Amino acid sequence: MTEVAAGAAFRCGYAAIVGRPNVGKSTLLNHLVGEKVSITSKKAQTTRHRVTGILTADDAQFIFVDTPGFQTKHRSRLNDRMNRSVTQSLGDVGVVVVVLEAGRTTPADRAVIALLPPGAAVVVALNKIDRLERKDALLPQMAELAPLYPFAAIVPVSAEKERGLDALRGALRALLPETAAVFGEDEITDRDERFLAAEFIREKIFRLMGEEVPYSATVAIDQFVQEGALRRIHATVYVDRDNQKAILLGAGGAQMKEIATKARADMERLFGGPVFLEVWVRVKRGWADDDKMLTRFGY
Ligand SMILES: Nc1nc2c(ncn2[C@@H]2O[C@H](COP(=O)(O)OP(=O)(O)OP(=O)(O)O)[C@@H](O)[C@H]2O)c(=O)[nH]1
Ligand SMILES: [Mg+2]
Repeated sequence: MTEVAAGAAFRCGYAAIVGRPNVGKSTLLNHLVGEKVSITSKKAQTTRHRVTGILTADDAQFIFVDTPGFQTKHRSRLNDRMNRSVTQSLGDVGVVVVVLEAGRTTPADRAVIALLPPGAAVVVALNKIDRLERKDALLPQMAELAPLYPFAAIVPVSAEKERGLDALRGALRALLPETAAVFGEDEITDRDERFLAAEFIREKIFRLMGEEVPYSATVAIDQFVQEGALRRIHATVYVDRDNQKAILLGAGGAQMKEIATKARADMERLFGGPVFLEVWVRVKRGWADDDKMLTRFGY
């Protein structure tokens, strides 16, 4: 982080991270904060909730708000709630980071830019520059973006390779109001361990399973008790249909075992202590289109 000039005023505020699915919003949040608080995968629509990641520096506190990818496919009530959380986040905050893929601006990106409220302080992050074959593709993209909104800055970055992140933080800091920190120095998220435990399980399902099961699955934590240093966690994965339950369990439960083992490793790293994790799989037909169930599952 940059050296603080003596007497530089402390700044603090929220910055919502928005964009179409799969552009790297959650990866960006994690690398800005330096901890994995939001789950990521190669598949679109991995993030389903607003998740806050907090970075406290000497001269500023950034409260980043990760959001679901704004989308029009996979129509369901769950999708409606995901999109609503994006528009709500845009209404709530003064500073916005719009994430796009470097080298191409798609109609879905333009749909996100069209959601921006007038008068917001917006910075564009052109992500995945490590994948760009021709660096000169950035300039025409910047020229194409400039007339779409009065952006405060357009910053090329690679979230994964941590390139351009200081420049991005610098551009954002300038837009935050001068005010005291909202969160304590050690806080990295506003989400509790229960939520994070469920998300880590969901991430492994997104990463390890094919194209169907991840979109039909949700995770609930039935029990979360701390016994000394040990966290004892009972979780249930709900899927839409019987055949999905069979796929998720795998032969002799081997697939589910791999998911649970990998999720447990993430939990132990973030929570800093041993975890006992038991995961069950149950069928809850139509949960993604049932308002009562969606609310019960925390959407
Ligand atoms: N090469 C490269 N890949 C990246 C970079 N940032 C993210 N990715 C990859 O892009 C994919 C999507 O990343 P996510 O962070 O899950 O994307 P997202 O925008 O949060 O996606 P949704 O939550 O589904 O909207 C993952 O496979 C990431 O590893 C980057 O800077 N370079
Ligand atoms: Mg995400």
